[in-house]
Amino acid sequence: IKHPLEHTWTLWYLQSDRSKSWEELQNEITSFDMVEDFWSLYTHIKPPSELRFGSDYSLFKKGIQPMWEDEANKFGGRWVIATGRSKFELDKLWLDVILILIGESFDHTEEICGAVINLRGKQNKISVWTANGQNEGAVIHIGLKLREMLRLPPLQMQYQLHKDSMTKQGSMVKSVYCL
Ligand code: M7G
Repeated sequence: IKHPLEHTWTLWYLQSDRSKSWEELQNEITSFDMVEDFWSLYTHIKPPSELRFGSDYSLFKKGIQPMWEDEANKFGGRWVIATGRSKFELDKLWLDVILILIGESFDHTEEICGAVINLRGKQNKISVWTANGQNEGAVIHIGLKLREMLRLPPLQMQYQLHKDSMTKQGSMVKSVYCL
């Protein structure tokens, strides 16, 4: 007997390629809705630390595209988690984030859309995307839960609105909360 998850989740992969537009680079890999199917997928794909520079993995609830423009994301934002330098730490943090998302064992998980890992050398980023950046109670609750469950020290997480990422000038996006 397999164990069902609360939601069906879809894994996406992006590999940078300057000849294509960003939207064209998003590849839907597969979806799963059982714990056992998640593990068989996880053991068959490369851990993030073995992906090439410029790649992303995204895990989103089925039906939500891993982009700002999706209906589910357009009023939302993301908790960006500062990641350590070691491969082990990076892979562990990504797995822990996935398990927290698919486990859905705390309040306000209905606000969670998905998570992204950007492999960018020294600037690797893991982020958790939520649906409504104005829902302060849910945003803060989710942030505190992530910090607690990932055992992060204070001030390693920043919440940014997608609308600010979309319109950013230069490389800095302002953050609205910091935990
Ligand atoms: P990134 O890959 O999120 O982070 O954004 P990085 O700056 O650390 O590499 C890089 C670029 O990809 C952005 O400036 C956009 O041109 C494009 N991009 C990223 N995201 C998440 C989106 C998105 O959701 N929609 C669109 N249209 N472009 C995006």
